[in-house]
Amino acid sequence: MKLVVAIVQDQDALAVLNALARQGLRATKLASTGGFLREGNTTVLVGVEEDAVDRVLDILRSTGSVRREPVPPAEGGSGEEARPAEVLVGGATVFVLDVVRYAKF
Ligand code: 2BA
Repeated sequence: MKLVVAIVQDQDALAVLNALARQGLRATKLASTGGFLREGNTTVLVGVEEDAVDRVLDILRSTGSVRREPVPPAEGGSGEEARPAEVLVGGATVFVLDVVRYAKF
């Protein structure tokens, strides 16, 4: 079994969850915050058998939008010179992890 951890933009989260549900895939949505922009994003956890991982990746690939986002000033001001004025955010940042054990009681 695999655990797909996907970080998506809040505005894409509903479409991702709907597409997963349509394919009978179970998911958990977590509210998260990006470490760089310090803005809200959504982390989606999807536990699936190995043969379904590509279906999950296809959904994430097709539902994520990319947008340009201004970078706010750094708290404390340090490293300000190195920060870009804006960055591209989205569609999905994805990690696929091996699940050592899965149980549901
Ligand atoms: P944030 O950390 O808020 O990053 C937002 C966007 O800022 C990133 O978009 C990237 O374009 C840019 N960025 C991030 N760190 C940067 C840096 N040190 N220097 C210059 N630009 C930087 P995405 O790559 O699409 O990432 C979207 C969100 O996915 C991230 O929000 C973070 O929450 C998560 N993420 C991305 N890569 C990750 C990783 N390796 N580990 C954990 N979370 C990650």
